[in-house]
Amino acid sequence: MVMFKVAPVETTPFDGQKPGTSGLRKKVKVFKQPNYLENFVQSTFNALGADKVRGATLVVSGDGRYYSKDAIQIIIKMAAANAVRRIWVGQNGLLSTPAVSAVIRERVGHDGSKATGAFILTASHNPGGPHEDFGIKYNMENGGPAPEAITDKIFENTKTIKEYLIAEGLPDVDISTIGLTSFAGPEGQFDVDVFDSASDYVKLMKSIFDFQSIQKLLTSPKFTFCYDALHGVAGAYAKRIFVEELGAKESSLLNCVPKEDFGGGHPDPNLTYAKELVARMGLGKTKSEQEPPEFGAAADGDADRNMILGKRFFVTPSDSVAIIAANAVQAIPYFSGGLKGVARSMPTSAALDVVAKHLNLKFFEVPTGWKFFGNLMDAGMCSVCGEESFGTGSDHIREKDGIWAVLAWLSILAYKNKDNLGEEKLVTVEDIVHQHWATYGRHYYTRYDYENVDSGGAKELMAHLVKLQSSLDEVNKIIKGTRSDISNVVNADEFEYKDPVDGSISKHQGIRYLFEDGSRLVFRLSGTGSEGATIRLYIEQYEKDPSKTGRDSQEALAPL
Ligand code: VG1
Ligand code: CO
Repeated sequence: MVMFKVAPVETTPFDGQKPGTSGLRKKVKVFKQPNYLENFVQSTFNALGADKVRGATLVVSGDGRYYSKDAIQIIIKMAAANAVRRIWVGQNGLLSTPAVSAVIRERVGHDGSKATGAFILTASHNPGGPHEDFGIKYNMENGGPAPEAITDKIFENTKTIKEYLIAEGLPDVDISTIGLTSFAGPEGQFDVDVFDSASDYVKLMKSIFDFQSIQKLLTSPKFTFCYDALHGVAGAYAKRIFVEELGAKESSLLNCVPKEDFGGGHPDPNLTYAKELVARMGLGKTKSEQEPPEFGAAADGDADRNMILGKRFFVTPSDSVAIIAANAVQAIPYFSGGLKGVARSMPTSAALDVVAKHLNLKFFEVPTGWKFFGNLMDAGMCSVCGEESFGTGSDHIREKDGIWAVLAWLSILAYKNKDNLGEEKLVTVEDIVHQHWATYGRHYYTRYDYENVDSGGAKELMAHLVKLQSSLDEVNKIIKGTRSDISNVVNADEFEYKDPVDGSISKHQGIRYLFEDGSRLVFRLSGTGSEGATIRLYIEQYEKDPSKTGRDSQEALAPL
């Protein structure tokens, strides 16, 4: 057995190592500075405390973006030096964010060990490559992102760090081959266990959904399907699940080979960046010659996001979570006993609220970022939740889950078409959405992102928007001067959240202008960018009249 020693290395703090909405995200060249990653990792170990680190089993993997392999080797050596007992690595360093959450919660090692945390290496939907983004975040023993109490502590530690620990004499571990390697350190044995990236996750999905009925749909000649992984880590799961387990054709997979630079693209599953899929689904600017598939979906780099499309039809994420919640009990075996409650992030449209009211379900509105859902789920208060930013999930894990969302939609389609795969016309994605609007009304919704603007200017703009809130008369005068056909602002505030489980308070979570007719304008600064600032503007308007739910949303929202 190879022996290693523990070497303390002197270091000095870096500015700006504050974890954002979902971990620390910076340009690769920033992460590559000597000690930059090391400082953050040691600050995390120190924030967790020795009792959570010494002897622990931790997962390290990510979406496979550029610099991941180097980072994994560094974290392995630092974990060894900090007396971690074993590190689990997905083969080739690949694990989707939802798969990491599943591995923490479900996987049992050869020796009966269980993981209590994970470093996830991803910058999610941000581009990858030597000149693009890298990211790292820590997830806890429940499989969810570290809460603010921990991320604040990590940040404090990064400001005062003086040394970190790293193993000397520990060689790079081959992470391309499944198997266990053991080393001997001053405090005993240290193992690195490289395992199959997909099997735990596939097993979990099979315990949630009725794979047989989805397979019947996917292999029916009437149904056509397309999945775009945008060269992110979802590709490693898509082939296993959609093709090998569910019988979809290999040709239904687009960009399903994970790449370090996502093929040069922006791995963000929306109408702007998932160009190839959008064109295939008949939503592109130029008319496609082939008949588009019935169903299409895409994922982001780390496979926690999803975009759901029907033939020439886009499902907004806010509608998607509402529709999944409305149909879950009938269509998905995991929920057959009923939903414990539902939740959405504040800027997400109120489509889910209407379903909750209708079905008499507990309902929660939380700040942006998945970490806020975890407490509710751990307390048994929430089963299904979602964000407008293409994130949907449930309490099967503590992260949003891109492939889960696709399986949920396929389950709903399979359920609606269960007696219908013969001759009749298929119930389509568009039919399901229209039926939903007819029952619950429609929330017209759109989001504008003003990316990479000057940080100082963005802060000033936000401060101005807060200041304006002190006089609604003034606000309404400004609005009426621009558009007389808009209802009055009756309420304006900054969203503040008190966690109903632990009582913690999160302030300044978005600036809201609420109109008399239920419309909303929300402004937020993004917490996931790596440079400058991004201002997000969310626009929403509710329409209950079934004769008016079929409008084009850009047109319906134009006055707002
Ligand atoms: C964005 C989204 C937010 C999401 C977060 C992480 O954050 O708005 O809803 O939870 O990204 O998603 P922000 O602060 O930039 O608005 V991911 O797929 O990066 O893990
Ligand atoms: Co993501």
